[in-house]
Amino acid sequence: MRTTRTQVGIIGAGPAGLLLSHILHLQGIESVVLERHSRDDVEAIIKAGVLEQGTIDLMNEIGAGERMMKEGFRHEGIILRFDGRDERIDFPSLTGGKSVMIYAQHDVIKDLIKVRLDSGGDIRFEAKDVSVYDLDTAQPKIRYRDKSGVVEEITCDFIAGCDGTQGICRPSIPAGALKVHERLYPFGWFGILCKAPPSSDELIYAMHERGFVLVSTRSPDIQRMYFQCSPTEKVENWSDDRIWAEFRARLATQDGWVPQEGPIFSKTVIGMRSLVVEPMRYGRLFLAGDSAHVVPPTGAKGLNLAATDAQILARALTAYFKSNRSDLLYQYSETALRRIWKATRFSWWMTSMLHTFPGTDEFQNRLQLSELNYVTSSRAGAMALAENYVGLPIE
Ligand code: FAS
Ligand code: PHB
Repeated sequence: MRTTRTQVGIIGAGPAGLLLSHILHLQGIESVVLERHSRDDVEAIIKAGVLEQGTIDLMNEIGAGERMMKEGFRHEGIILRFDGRDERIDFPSLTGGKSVMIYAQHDVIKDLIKVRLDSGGDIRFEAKDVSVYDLDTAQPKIRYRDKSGVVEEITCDFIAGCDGTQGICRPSIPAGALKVHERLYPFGWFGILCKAPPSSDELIYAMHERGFVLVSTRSPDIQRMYFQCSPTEKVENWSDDRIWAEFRARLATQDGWVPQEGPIFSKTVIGMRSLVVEPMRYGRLFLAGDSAHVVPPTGAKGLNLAATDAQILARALTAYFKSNRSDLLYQYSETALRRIWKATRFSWWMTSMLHTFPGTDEFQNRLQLSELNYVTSSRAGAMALAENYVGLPIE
């Protein structure tokens, strides 16, 4: 067995792990990133699409934002569609000039991997059988098998568990040490990618009695759209024609609006849940991103929360290595969780306002419509939605 050491061992080359590794590098702190998938696979997984103002600023600050600024689409508002009509939420006038960027997560990943490797970063793809131990000692360790089958052990000062919802870090923490808060939703999203021009200049979040729809985009000729479905829905039950008929039914407006249709080349069903794990630390293992929390994508928070966890953890680790301070490390979980719970509430609120709950009654439906009427007719209501959507400030 080969043995090496590093200051910070990072498990997972998603947004959390890659951002953490590069921010630490810029502070002169060494890390090793272990990723189970190949580089091609990691760069191909279709996930999120909306970057908050803070994530845009971070990508530019760390030198990874050039392509995003060229190819991303700045959006200054969203459309809420209900009762067959559109109401717009304007971001700059409600948030002191902030907006969001539509830029696919797999493009963020490509840009982060490139900037990391160009600066000599150590990312080990296709790392198998990753395990962590000695977490409650001063020398926590990672063990894994590299793609040629050689077993390696890395002794670290700290380990960052950035391995998402299916990772090994959170399960490596003794059960009694964590409290898990979870809420499952009685629906999922049926997501498509299609070859068509954009149906709208801005994202459309539509509430309809048949179920929620989100009209998003990826580029001038590739569109990303979702409709609410059963959490156990099967992709094979849905032909292109049936999908477009459903989108037309749920997106219908009084003025006869119809979506731009085209061949669908990707269909997936995404589950919906809220989950928060407390605390986000055990000994010298720190959790960041989806390994510690999951939000329904309605609020477009998942990727952005991973980015802010990485920033807060990098700040704490930098204080330890460069100023010999441990206070920010002790405060990491509490600091991150204050922001995570605000984003969890916002994602739950957007989901509850816009989706049709099975077995709901007319009273519930009228409550949701009144919520939509309130946020689109009151400046205070619209401001509350806008400031959460563009991203709350980091403490
Ligand atoms: P990630 O899951 O992105 O990354 C974790 C990494 O760790 C992965 O590369 C994984 O391969 C690796 N890993 C896991 N176990 C490992 C092991 N044992 N050894 C080594 N590596 C390991 N969010 C939104 O805001 N909007 C959306 O529309 C949206 N859509 C989504 C669709 C899907 C299908 C999924 C799964 C998620 C979606 N999300 C969305 C949420 C998503 O964007 C996450 O919030 C974001 O990827 C979180 O980033 P990370 O915490 O880095 O975790
Ligand atoms: C996306 O483009 O994938 C997207 C956009 C906004 C959301 C969720 C997903 O709230």
